[in-house]
Amino acid sequence: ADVCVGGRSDMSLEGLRRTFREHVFYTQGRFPMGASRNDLYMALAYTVRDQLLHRWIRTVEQLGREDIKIVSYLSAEFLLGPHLENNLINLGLYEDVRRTAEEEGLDIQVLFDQEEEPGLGNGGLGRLAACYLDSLATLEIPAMGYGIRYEFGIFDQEIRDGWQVEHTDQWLRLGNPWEIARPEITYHVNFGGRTEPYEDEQGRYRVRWIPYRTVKGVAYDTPILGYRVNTCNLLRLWKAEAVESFEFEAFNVGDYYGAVDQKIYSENITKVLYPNDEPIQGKQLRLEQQYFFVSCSLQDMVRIYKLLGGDLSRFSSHFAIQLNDTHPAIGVAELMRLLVDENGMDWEPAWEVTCNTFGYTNHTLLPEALEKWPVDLFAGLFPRHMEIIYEINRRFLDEVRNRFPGDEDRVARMSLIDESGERYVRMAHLACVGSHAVNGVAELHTRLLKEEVLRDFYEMMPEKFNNKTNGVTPRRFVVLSNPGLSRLITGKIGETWVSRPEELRRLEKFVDDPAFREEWRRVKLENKKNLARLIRERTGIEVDPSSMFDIQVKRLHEYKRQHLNVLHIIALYNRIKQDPAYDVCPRTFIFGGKAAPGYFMAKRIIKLINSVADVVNHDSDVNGRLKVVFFPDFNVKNAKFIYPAADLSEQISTAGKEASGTGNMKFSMNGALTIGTLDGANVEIREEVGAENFFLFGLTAEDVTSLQKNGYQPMEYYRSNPELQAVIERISSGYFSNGDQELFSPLVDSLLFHDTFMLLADFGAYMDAQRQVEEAYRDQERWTRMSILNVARMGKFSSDRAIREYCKDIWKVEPVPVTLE
Ligand code: 26W
Repeated sequence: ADVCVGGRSDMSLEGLRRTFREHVFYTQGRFPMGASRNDLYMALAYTVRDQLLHRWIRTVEQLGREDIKIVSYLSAEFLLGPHLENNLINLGLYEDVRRTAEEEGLDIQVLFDQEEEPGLGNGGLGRLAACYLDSLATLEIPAMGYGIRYEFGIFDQEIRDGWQVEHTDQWLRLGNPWEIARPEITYHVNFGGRTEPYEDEQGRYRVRWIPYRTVKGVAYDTPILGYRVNTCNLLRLWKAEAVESFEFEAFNVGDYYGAVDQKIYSENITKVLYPNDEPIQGKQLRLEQQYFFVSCSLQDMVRIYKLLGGDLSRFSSHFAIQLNDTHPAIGVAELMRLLVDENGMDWEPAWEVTCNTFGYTNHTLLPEALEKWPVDLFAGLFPRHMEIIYEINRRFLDEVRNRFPGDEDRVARMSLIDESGERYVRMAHLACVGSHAVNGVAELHTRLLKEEVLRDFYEMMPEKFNNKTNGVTPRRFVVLSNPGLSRLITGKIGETWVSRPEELRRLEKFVDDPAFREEWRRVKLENKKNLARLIRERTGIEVDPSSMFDIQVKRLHEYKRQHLNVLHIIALYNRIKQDPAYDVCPRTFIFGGKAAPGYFMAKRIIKLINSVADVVNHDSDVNGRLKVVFFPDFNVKNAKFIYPAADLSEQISTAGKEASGTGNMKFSMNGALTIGTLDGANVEIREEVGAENFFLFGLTAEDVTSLQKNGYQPMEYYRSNPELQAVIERISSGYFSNGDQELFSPLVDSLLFHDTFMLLADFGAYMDAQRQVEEAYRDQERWTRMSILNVARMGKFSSDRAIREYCKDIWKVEPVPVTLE
């Protein structure tokens, strides 16, 4: 290690400058004069990466210690966002590097802009995994993330004529300086074929799997540095390649094209992220992706463990594996296969190891979103895993019958196989049975899991169930995104809040300081100006930074009810049309988010938002008092400009549908007030910030259930609310669609005749709450107090707190500080 010091690990300004110049020349192959923007970005990224390597190697050495326990976070998605700025902050080099760049005549923002974000996730679940990696490293927990190196991440969204158009995300096009390929770390992953019983040397009955085809997984490693610590953990993503078989030519003489087909077919597995945020039923390639990365990861852990000379019966004292939703749940069967078939363990001890190793996090309450795979598809791809699952099921159902004699309905409900029609493997049941801990992601969500979705499992094994309310990293979502606010806070209470956000409470005593409130508003206004500039660049729309910025950014989904927000906008518009002198509080409504490419309604909602925007933004009666913006291509990179600029955060999902939400936390930590339902983590946010600092409205989860049970009639709400009628009439008349009455009829009909997510039932209460928002905003001193109190009381929602709870209650792991000498 010492050989590096004074070399590229030199952290002095002079050292950094020299390293940077070296990279321009020796890595990018340019003279400074001829370097492109991308060359300069790459050189800076490599300069920063050099700072990580020393810490990374030291950390990985710790991972190789026999006496420590490693967290292994298995996730099909990691929505990391750009690395450069984050790493600079965590290293404590941000200011030095910014100044040095400036001295070299470089605008560091321009270099930041150059970085393509690794968009290897859809939304909440993938971003949560990224926040958890940040916190694991910051808390000095030895940990690895395992996932898929998608060649194309989440699609780029363009808005054309008001509609979403998708473009492939070519994030690797200009190279990725943050990853290190490990071509020597590879595993074979098998698919298809059949199984065959045989007797081993000791005469024991065993099974071998004779696969139909084999794919190779290659490791790509990305360093994940903690905040102001030396711990630099490893994110290992797998790329699929064809196996280069030694005897290939001999067996396939003349079949060159067959070999090429095979190569292309193999590489397909990690080509593209499925852009749905609901399970994809029956897509073979998706199931292949899941098994591919899980098998590589488990083989990797077993290899590492054996290298240490570990005895596999103690595997669970060296690895705690967390399943991020059911996407990696096949790992339960795969670990059994590795232990029993490949390593000769008996079933019972192998099962004990497996259950002690895995934990399972559930992320959804929508029953239609629970992952299940047709038995034929599953057994065709994984004949051995199918047998193992049947055996797990046989033993498990015996236990169920023991505990609940004569209750065959319960047995059918709990079976790992759904046999009510076409037969399916139920992945959530597999995950529950094969894990020692099962958790939801917010108090309400966990309660509903216990009472509804996983009720039978809770009744049988209550000790497994626990709650782990989500959190987000204050490094990316406050320090990096909102430097103005961070400076203001640090000036008042010092900088320790970044790792201990409970300390933000000390801001409370400044709410009565008018000068502080003035500063607070100045920071917000600056952030709004920055967003206004970006909106002008990206959409051509001019917005007024002194208006209220009312923002809803998240994936488009009917349960998230972006269209309820639209109904409110149209109601205000109607009031103005009825009386142009109507005293409306000037507001800018900002939306952002991607729709799954096949989600018809979600795409129509985008079109509706843009159509309403076109009318409202250009109506002279409105006179600029209302503006509507759809910000295209919402992602981690531009989120940094959005959360800090919000006055009002829209968290308006139907109660009982949003497992947690994490955007709600990002807004509030940046001083936005929330208008929201009693759903997901909103409940806990309101508890923390105080009911008087939160705009609550709408049905409770219980109300929703009982309304549904008693036959919900959206028409009744429609008939009894004239303002609602007028709003719907505006849409269905074709007013926003150049007279076309068909364009939005699927939306309108769905609301009037089904309204699965109860917008009409909540409309009145939402309008009332929005009225209160307006009143509060008109009193800027009051609003500022509320905003300060939100930030001061959001400490609980740091992902550090969440990870501490996982470590203590589920993983049983302790920090292992890393030293550089
Ligand atoms: C492509 C398959 C697929 C299926 C489901 C991808 C992603 C999913 C997730 C279940 C969707 C998701 O992101 N869920 C969200 O998880 C967040 C983190 O816990 C929660 O805050 C959100 O409420 C939940 O919707």
